[in-house]
Amino acid sequence: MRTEQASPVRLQDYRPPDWLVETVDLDVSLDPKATRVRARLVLKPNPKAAAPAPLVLDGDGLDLRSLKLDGAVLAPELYVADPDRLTIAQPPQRPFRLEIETVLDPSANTRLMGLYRSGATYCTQCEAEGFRRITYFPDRPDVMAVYTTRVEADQADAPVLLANGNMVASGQVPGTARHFATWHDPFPKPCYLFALVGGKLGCVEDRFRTMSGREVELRIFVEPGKEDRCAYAMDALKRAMRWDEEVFGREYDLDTFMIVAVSDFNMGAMENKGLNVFNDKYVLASPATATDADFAGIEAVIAHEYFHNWTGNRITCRDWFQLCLKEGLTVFRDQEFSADQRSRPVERISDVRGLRAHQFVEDAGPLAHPVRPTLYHEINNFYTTTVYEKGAEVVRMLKTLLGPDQFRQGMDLYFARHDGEAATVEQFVQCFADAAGRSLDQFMLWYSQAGTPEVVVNGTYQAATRSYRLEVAQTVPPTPGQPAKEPMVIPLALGLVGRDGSDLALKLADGRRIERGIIPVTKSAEAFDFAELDEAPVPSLNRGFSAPIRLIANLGADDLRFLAAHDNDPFNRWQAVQMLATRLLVDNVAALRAGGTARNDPGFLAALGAIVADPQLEPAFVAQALTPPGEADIAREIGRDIDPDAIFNARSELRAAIGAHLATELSDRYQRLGDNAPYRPDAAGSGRRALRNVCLDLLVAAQHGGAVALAARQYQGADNMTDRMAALAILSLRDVPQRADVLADFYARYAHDPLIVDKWLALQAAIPEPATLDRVKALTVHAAFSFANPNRVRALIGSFTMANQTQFNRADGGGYGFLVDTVLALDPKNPQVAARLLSALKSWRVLEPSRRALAQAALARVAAAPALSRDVSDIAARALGDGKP
Ligand code: 0A1
Ligand code: ZN
Repeated sequence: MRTEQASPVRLQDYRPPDWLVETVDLDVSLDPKATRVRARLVLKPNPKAAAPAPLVLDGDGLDLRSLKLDGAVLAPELYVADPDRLTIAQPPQRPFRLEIETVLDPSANTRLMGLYRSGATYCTQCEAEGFRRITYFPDRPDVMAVYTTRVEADQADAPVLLANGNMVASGQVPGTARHFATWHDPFPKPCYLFALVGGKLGCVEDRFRTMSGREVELRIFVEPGKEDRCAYAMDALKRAMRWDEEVFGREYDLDTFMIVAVSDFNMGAMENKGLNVFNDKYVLASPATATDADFAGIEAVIAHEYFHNWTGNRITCRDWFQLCLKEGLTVFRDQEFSADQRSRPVERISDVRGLRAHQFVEDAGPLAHPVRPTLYHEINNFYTTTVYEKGAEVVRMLKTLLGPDQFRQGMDLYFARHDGEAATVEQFVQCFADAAGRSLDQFMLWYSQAGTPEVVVNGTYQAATRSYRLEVAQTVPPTPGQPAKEPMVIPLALGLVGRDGSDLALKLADGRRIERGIIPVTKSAEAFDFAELDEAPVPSLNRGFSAPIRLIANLGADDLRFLAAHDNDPFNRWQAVQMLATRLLVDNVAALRAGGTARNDPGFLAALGAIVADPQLEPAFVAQALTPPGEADIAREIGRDIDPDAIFNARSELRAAIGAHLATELSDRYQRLGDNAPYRPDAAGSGRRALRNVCLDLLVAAQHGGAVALAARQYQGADNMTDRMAALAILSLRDVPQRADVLADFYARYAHDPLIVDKWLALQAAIPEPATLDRVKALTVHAAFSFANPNRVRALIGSFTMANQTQFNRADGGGYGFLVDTVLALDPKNPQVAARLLSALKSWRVLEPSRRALAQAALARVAAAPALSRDVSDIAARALGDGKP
């Protein structure tokens, strides 16, 4: 229980801290059940504080053993200590030393926040508010201190002892079987970036020479025996370090950079200064154990955490409302990195697919919140796709509006002006306003207004005046706490495509210049008149997805087919195919629900056929074009009264129709893409495999003769996990005779490897058949499953609720009931993971009435349960909420 903060916490209540911490000296003596922590803090009154203040330190379940002030034991009447707070009512109003001794039980820490054990390894997780579970401290990011950490442990149990910074001393503890290591981090940091690790760990080492010629030691620590799965992570790290120097001018600052992979972790990874702690899923990979998607994920997360060293660590957040300041910016940076390492258009398509499938859904439901929220009950619930991915889109729009040069100047100014500080979103945006010499006041609405803007565009050509008028109207839908919205700045990247497929010159009739093909939309309704056009163009709008909006344009099927074939912007070529498919799917869902049959669209199939036949197009792009919009995309387009079965069926039928119509081309492509070259997880290789496996999937969807046998052969013969896994998915998500055998075979092959067993769990949970609920329930008691491990929980339960819409949304409510039982059972042990699972119910309001009632009742059952964590009760209350934040 954390009672130190009044809930909710509001941005408007921000006050600078009363007390600052200059230095923190920690002495942590590791023990499985009784770890002793001695913290020596040098505190001083904040000159910015209004008046002499008591000292109030945060705690969370702490057991205080002793307290000294300037070396003398503090008399009990001079302080109040409970597990969640330490108050000294009248501290000296000058710098002083506070020595705090606490004792912790890391083995009993099932929340995986603070100091805990992952297997036999000791590790910490302090973001957002975990440091207070280690010692009493002003646990807020604007209190930055210099840390020295001595870690001591039994030499045999924990031969490796790590903490932030550079190691300054190590040795034996005389007369004992224990040893110690002392680490010093010269860079002031907030306590959420503190980390220590102790355990028996294998290590892979490398070096990196920075742009100024300094040598940095790189070390990745993993469970002994897994060292041979670190090569890709190490390579990605070195590429990320070089890229940050080249693209942002940012150099690494310590002598060592360490990554530790642990198997029990609530999130993906954590950017602790100089000592990143990772979910091992984002470190360990070899061709035989990891898929192309796993490799890409590792590259992105390694880069993300590394990039935080500047965007997050050197410049941190003033308070947790500013979370997007580090997260949105760092996601933008990791997306740019991946785009430079791989195919830019394909990366953009896959990022936008993800944004629409998750962030647009969040933005349209009861958990919608601004990129920078103004109120929270539990900050753990704000590590959301809105803060991360929409936050990244907002930074991308800044770059689009300003252009690459001014954007880089703004970033340079941000680093120069705020290095070593805890900053705000306003300070960040001001750097760009100053660099560009323009106001970004209206742009700030992207941080404060929730909801996905809807932009309606109408284009009309007038031959007589050789002019083309584009009318643009925007609205932002109401979201919790925000009934009415102001118009936003929308950088709309635009091309006017001529009959021969080339872009026509963009000239505004009023003489305004259009820079880099971007029209800055700023009003709720406005028109742009383009002059000197000898033919009616087809508009290509929001190219590259220049703004995270829902675009509604008066484009006919002919226009879309034309863009699918000719648009110079690859993103919009893909988008045109998606729009054709979406229109068809929406019609077919309605038809199926009315008892009719799905229709075919020969024009759409012809457009796809042309893409498949085009040898110029990269395979990864073709694979994306052949993959129809997801169920979430179709549901969003329909908007209300959602029947997940009808959506699933319409989508399956469309895939069968594509497979049947293009069977010859797909078979041909499948055969020709099978090469004997050694596996490489790079963009070219993974693109070829992606297309080959999409071809196979569509052929099986169409029940093409021999396709199932082909998939079974691929499963058996694959020399890499990508191809084996793709075949396994094709065979097990359908009711084919081989299903039981391949699933059993897969488990037998990989039972010893938990990360691979996760794939097996996730696949079974995704089978779109009524028996799946019972299968998932049975798997919760399988030897390979554990509720204590977040990866297992996400693989099985998360896959069922997120990747299996028909079965999670079973008409009898069994899926919801199972989720609620699971959430309530997990909540006392790991509230963060429980709350995340529960958020799968966030779109309940758009369901058809009978499922809607069942989902609402399920949420109400959670809300009414006794002794809920703040994490779960916050999600339940907001999901059920009446429009309040
Ligand atoms: N800052 C990390 C995300 C993160 C947040 C909270 C955590 O607590 C369990 C862990 C990690 C990132 O953006 O990668
Ligand atoms: Zn991050």
